[in-house]
Amino acid sequence: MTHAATVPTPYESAAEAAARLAELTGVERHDVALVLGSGWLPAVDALGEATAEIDTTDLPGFSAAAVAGHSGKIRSIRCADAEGRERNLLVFLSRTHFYEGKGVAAVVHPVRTAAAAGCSAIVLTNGCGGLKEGWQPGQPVLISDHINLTGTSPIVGANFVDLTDLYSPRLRAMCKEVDGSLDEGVYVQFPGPHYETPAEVRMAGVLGGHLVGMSTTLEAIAAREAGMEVLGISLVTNLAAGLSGEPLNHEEVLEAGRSAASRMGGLLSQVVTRI
Ligand code: 8IG
Repeated sequence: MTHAATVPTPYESAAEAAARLAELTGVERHDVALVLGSGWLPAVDALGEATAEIDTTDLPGFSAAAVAGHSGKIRSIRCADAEGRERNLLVFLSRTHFYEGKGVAAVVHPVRTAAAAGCSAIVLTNGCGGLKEGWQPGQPVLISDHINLTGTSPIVGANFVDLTDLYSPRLRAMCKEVDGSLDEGVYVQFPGPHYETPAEVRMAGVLGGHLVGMSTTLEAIAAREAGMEVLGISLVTNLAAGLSGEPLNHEEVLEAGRSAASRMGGLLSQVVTRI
């Protein structure tokens, strides 16, 4: 008699990764997850001392990081919340992008692992192009809503998840208390890996978008499916194609992150302790 190999579901795979995470970090339960996008890495040290740092590839279901400026590490950071209670942050120093072609389940595996590890909230950050008049490279913007142009979903089957208020109004208000100058915008995820044409940037604007990038929306959907509260923060690293008169390059993305690191580090550390 033959037995069909049982392939774990994405949720079982995430539970396995969370169990291994607890073993390797010695932290039984994490409270808040943070995913760092392009340009955000220099801000991470403001969050506090790492309890443990592991390679993403030490956990089942994770693949190696593929982008310069993204490090394939997961950091566990203990900090105190506003009332002095201990908090365990789970920080992903890199993400898997949709354009890597590893499938949507691979893109959202960190999110599902964070949920399985106990996180009730997740902060998704990214670097992106900005469309709004007056925005400058190096400026963080709160994501108020999104338009997912990948044509796909991390959810398979008849699970009609509600995405009203996907980007938590409560957490956005909290960010504005920390920094009253923060603006908001609608994030448009293109599949990438090429940047948009100037005509596509104009299309994004006509559709009601203010930020263009290659990540975040699928992760936000998976986080909502898992019942997590979602905060999205974009770092405008460049003006969207056709708006500055200059071609886009990845180096300006990294530079915008370096120059804005202390502002974003301060924002993140204040916000994660208040969530
Ligand atoms: I950083 O201008 C970064 N990522 N699609 N467009 C898209 N992704 C980006 C951009 C941008 N900047």
